[in-house]
Amino acid sequence: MARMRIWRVCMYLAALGTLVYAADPAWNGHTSPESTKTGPFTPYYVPPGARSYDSSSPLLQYSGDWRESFSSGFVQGSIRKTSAVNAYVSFTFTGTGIEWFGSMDAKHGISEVFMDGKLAQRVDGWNASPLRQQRIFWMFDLSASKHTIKIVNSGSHRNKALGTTLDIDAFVVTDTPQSNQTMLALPPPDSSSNLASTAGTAQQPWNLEQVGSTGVHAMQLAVISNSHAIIIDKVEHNPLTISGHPAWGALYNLNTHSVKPLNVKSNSFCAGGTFLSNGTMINVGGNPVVEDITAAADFGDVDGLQAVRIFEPCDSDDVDNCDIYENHSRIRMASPRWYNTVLRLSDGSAMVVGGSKKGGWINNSTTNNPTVEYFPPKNIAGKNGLPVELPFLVDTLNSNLFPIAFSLPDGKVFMAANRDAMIYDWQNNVERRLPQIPNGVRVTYPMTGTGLLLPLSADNGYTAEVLLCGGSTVDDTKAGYDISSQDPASSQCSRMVLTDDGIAQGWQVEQMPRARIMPDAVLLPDGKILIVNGGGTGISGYGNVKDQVGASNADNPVLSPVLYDPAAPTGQRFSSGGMPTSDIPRLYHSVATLTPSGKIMVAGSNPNLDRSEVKYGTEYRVEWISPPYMSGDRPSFAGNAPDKIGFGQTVQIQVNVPASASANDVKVILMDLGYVTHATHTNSRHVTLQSTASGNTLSVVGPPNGNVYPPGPGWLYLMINGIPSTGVKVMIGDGNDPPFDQGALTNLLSQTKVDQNERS
Ligand SMILES: *[C@@H]1O[C@H](CO)[C@@H](O)[C@H](O)[C@H]1NC(C)=O
Ligand SMILES: *[C@@H]1O[C@H](CO)[C@@H](O)[C@H](O)[C@H]1NC(C)=O
Ligand SMILES: *[C@@H]1O[C@H](CO)[C@@H](O)[C@H](O)[C@H]1NC(C)=O
Ligand SMILES: *[C@@H]1O[C@H](CO)[C@@H](O)[C@H](O)[C@H]1NC(C)=O
Ligand SMILES: CC(=O)N[C@H]1CO[C@H](CO)[C@@H](O)[C@@H]1O
Repeated sequence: MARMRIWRVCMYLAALGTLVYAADPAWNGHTSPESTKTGPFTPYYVPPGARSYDSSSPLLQYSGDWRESFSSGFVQGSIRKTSAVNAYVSFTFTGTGIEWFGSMDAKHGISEVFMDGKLAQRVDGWNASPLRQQRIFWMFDLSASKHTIKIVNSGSHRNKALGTTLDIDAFVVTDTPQSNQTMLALPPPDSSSNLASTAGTAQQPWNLEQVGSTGVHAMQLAVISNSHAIIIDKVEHNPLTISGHPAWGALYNLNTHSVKPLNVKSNSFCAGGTFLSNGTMINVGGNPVVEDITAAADFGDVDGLQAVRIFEPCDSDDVDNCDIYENHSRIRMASPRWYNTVLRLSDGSAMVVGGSKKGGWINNSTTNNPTVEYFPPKNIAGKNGLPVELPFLVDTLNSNLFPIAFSLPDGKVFMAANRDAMIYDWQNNVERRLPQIPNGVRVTYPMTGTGLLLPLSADNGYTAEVLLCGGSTVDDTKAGYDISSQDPASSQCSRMVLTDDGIAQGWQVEQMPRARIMPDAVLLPDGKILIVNGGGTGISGYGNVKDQVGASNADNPVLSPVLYDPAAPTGQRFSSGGMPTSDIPRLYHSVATLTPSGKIMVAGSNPNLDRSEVKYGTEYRVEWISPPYMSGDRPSFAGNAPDKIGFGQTVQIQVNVPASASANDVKVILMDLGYVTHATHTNSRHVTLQSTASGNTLSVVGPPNGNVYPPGPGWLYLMINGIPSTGVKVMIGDGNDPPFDQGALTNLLSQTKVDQNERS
C-alpha cells in the first residue's frame, strides 16, 4: 500500500484489488511495478485487450538498410533504425486501430506512412531533445479487417534536422470492442405516435450515424460555440497527445470532426462545469495527486480536488488560441470536491454543490462534503467565502454524489439527491424539503438517474416542473460485493410541479419503456426530451460490484433512445417507434448533448480505470442522432441574429420561413445546452421567448430576468410546425462578469490552502 499513489485514489478505491494496477506501465513515468522514481513520461501504453508487436517481431517485414539499437529505454530493449532513402517496414495486422511507437530527436527526418497502399500521412520525427517510446503515428477508424501499414523513409527532413533517421520501437494494434452485449428485447413499435410526420412536410425518420472520434475519452461535454464543443476527461492514456503526454481535454469541431487537445493541468476526473454570465466556462473539482509526483517531467497532473479551471469565451471557428487556464494559488475552491454539481445562478455566478472530500465510491459521513460554495466566492450565511453547510446533503447519504440541481424561475435552486429533493433559497440559506421520490428510487451517483427542468414559457407563468428518470432501488448501504451488475435499474420517471399546489399533489410517476441506470436526458428545441444511453442493469462506476463485465458495474446497455413528450397526455408521452439502434454501448462516463445543428451528439463510455479495449472498453467514437425535424422544411435566420439580448429587451430578428408557413407561426426558443457530466445536465434549459411578427421581422423580447434565464450564453432556435432552425449562440443579459466580492475572496484565500485535503 505504501506505493499507492493518491492521485489515483479515486480509481484505486474503485478497484477492489488495489495492487493489480500497480504494474501498469507509464503512469507518471513509473515504468516498473516497484519503481518509486519518476522519469520522463512515455505515451507507449498497451490498453488491456490491445496487442503490442515489438520491433523485433517476425511479423514486421523490413526492407533496405536497417540496424538494431539497444537500450533499456526502448520497448523490449531494442529498436530498428534506418537512415536510408526508401528503406521501409511493412506490417499486416487485423484490427481497427494501429499505433506506431518510436523515438524522436534532432536527427530524425520525414517518413511516409501508407495504410493499405494509400499515403495516410507524412510524419516528421524531429524533436530538439531526444524522446523515447513516443506515439509517432496512429489511426483508429479502420474497418474491422486485415490491414497493412507501410512506413517509408522519404529521405527528406526539415531544415534544422541533422539527419534522416526513422526508427521503429513497437506497434500496438487496437480493436474497437465489438458490440456483443445482450440486446434487450425492443418493445413493440409505438403506434400511438407517428414520429416521422409533421404537418405539410416529408421528413426522413430518426437517423443515427457514427462519424468522428473524440481523441480523449468524452467524460464531460459542453457546446461552447456554433462550431465547437469542449470535452473533458480524466488523466488516462488517450490517443490524443499534448506536450508529449496524453491529453485529457479537447475541443471538438462539430462540423469537421477535428479535435484540438487542451492543456488541462489538474486531474479533472469527476469534475462538473458551467458557463458564467460573461461567457467564461469553469470546470470545477476533480481528483487528487501526490505532491512529490508533480515535477514537470511527469505525466503533469496536479491535484484537481479544489481546482477551478477557467476556459475563456472561444466563439470563433479558429480555436488555436483557446485553452484552459489554472492557477490554484489564486483561483480555487475553499474545499475539496469530487463528484460535485456546478450550476449557474440567477446572478450569473456559479454554485458548487456537494461532492466528496476525496475519491471513493459511495459517499459516506467521513468523506462527504455536505456544503455549497460559490464562484466567485460570496458572503452568504456569514461564511464570507467559505462553504455553507447543507443538512440536505447529510440526510441524503450515501448515494448522493452529483446532486441533480436546477436554477428555478423564482431564483431558488431545486436539488435532488438519493431519494430526496428540496428547494434551496440560497440567498437566505433556507432549505424547503419536498416529498420523497416514490418507490424507493435513488437518482444520484452511483444509483445514477438523470433530471431536467421542463420547458418554461410565459404562457404558464414560467411555472417550474422537474423530471427525474432512471436510477436504481438498490440499497445504498450495501457493500459492493452484495450488489450485482445484473441488479435491475429503475424505469421510473417522476415529475413534480414546483408550486404549492404541485408539491401538495406530489410526484407523478411514469415508466420508461426500458429501465436505465445512467441515462442522459436531452432537451430538444421542440420541447421534447430524448432519453439515451445507460444500462438496463447494475449501477454507476467500475470495479466495485460482483459480476463485473470487464470492470463495469453495469451491464445490458440500452441501445435505442426513447422520446418523451412532456406536453402529451399521461400514458402517451413515451415513444420508441422509428428509433435507431446503436451498436455502441454507452455506459459509465457517457454523454449526450443537443448541438446547434439540431442533431444530438452522443459520445463516451469508459467504465475503466484507464483506457481499455476489453468489454466494456474506452469508447472514442461519436454518434449523431438526427430527429425527423432535421430533414423537414426548416426556418432560418435571415441575416445576422442578435449576439446579445438584455433582460426584457426587444430585438428585431429577420427570418426566412417555408413557403407554406407564415412568420406568425414562428416561436423563438432560447436554450441552454447545458454542461453534461455523469448524467447531470445541470444548466439545460428551454424558454419560449415572447415574440410578434410583422412580415418576416420578429420582435422578440428577452427573458424577463435572470431567474427565468440565468445571465450567460444560450442558443436561439426558431421553431415552426415542430421544426427548428439551426441554433445560433446568443449572450443573455449584459455579458458582464458575475458579482465579485473581494472580501469573500480574500477570506477564502487566507483561510484555506491549496490542496488542503492532501496536506492534512
Ligand atoms: C461474443 O460472443 C461470443 C458468442 O456468444 C463469445 O464467444 C465471445 O466471447 C463474446 N466476446 C466478447 C468480447 O464478449
Ligand atoms: C498565479 O497567481 C500568482 C498570484 O497572483 C502569480 O504570482 C503567478 O504568477 C500566477 N501564475 C501563473 C502561471 O499565472
Ligand atoms: C468512508 O469512506 C472512506 C473511503 O472511501 C473510508 O476510509 C472510511 O472508513 C469510510 N467511513 C465510514 C464512516 O464508513
Ligand atoms: C468572467 O468572470 C470570471 C469570474 O470573475 C473571470 O475569471 C473571467 O476571467 C471573466 N471572463 C472574462 C472574459 O472577462
Ligand atoms: C465505499 C464506502 O466507504 N462506503 C461507506 C459509505 O458510508 C457507509 C456508512 O456511512 C459505510 O458503511 C460504507 O462503507
